[in-house]
Amino acid sequence: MDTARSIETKIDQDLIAKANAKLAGDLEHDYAALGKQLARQGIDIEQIAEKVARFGVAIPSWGVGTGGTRFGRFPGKGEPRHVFDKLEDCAVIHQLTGATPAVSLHFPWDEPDDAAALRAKGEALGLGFAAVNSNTFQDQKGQARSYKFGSLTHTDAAVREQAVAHNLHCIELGKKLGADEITVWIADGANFPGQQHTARAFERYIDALARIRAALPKTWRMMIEHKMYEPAFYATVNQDWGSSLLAAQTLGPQVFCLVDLGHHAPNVNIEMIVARLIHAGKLGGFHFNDSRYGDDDLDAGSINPFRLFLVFNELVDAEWRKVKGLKLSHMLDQSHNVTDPIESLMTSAVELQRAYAQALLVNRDGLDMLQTANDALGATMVLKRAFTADVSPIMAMARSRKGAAIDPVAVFRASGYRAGCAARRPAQQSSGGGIV
Ligand code: LRH
Ligand code: MN
Repeated sequence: MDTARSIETKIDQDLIAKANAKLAGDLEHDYAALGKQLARQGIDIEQIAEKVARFGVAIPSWGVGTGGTRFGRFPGKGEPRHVFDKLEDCAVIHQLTGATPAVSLHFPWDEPDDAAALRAKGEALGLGFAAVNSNTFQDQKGQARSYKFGSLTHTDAAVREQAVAHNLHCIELGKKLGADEITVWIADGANFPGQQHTARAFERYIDALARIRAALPKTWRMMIEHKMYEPAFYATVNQDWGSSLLAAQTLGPQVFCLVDLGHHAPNVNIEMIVARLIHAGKLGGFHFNDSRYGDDDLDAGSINPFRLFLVFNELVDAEWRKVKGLKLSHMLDQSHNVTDPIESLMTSAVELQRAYAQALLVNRDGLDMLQTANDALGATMVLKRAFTADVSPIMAMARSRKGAAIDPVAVFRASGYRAGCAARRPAQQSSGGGIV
């Protein structure tokens, strides 16, 4: 942990050190054993551990409060009441995993009265600010015009104007917080054939995004996020990667496609989409989560870890092919309805590290030869060998070396942080600050 500039820590660092001391011996043993096993494959475990240690994923501010569905929300104890509470919870996740150095805020859910104070709080906690997210999929109190029938693509220019202005406001806030990206997801679409002019709505989408892009500082990126359905149930304006890519290509070098894993039909080959967007030079980042049916926003790697591995396999393959200019913003985007959000976000960050570490184990030269020789089984077994390697000692060693917890969930539970929050944060209509 970067203790040079004393970081405000929420968990007693001694508690972490004591817990790690009990596990250190076993970890050393397991790490050494895995190191020998990998060395037999010509792999240097230290190289993998360094790369894993450098891997970071941003936490969604809206993920630290309990999520819900339209059927209900069952808040847990010590819910964050406002963005400052959320930052403290995010700091706990980073202190215990060492893998989540930044927070992705959502406006107006996290609208600060004083952006400078919020930035200072983030810095005091050792957290940066990742992509800011605009919200033109809900109507706010006192809002002049409704987004019921869309926002950036609404048929009424005044509504589009209002939505563009909100995005410009998010950019201004982001600049004050030291962020350099904005993610634009809109719910715009239709529930019935004929309700919306499919082509014109897409043209309005691109026109409005061009207005937002024009306001981007030179160093900023705008990420547009496609989604197959919900809340629109017949057509969504940016419905799939093809629509998103078309828009990003039309809008130029500062606009990229963000892939939210949950925004695809079941069984869609998402790793193929990732490869295509890399090919187009338009892959900007991810909202990681997992799902079985729709946009379930479940914990990353909890339902289909092999799919997550295959996504990271495409990212590591691009690195191996020395693809130029690939800069990826990794973020989680999950809804925690039945687990402690902090525990889910910690384990999800570790599951991303696991998929990355496994993808780093793939023998790419060997795979290349087997693919060239059309040895289908040989080739797929190369991937399966990497996926079935237990790389847990690598992630645990990376955490231990950073002063984070070898077992984050165990330390979190032993710390009594949640109970402390319950005492400090009287159960009230908490911000929740998320989707209900
Ligand atoms: C839409 C989405 C989008 C966010 C929202 C919280 O489903 O994935 O990224 O704005 O969730
Ligand atoms: Mn998302």
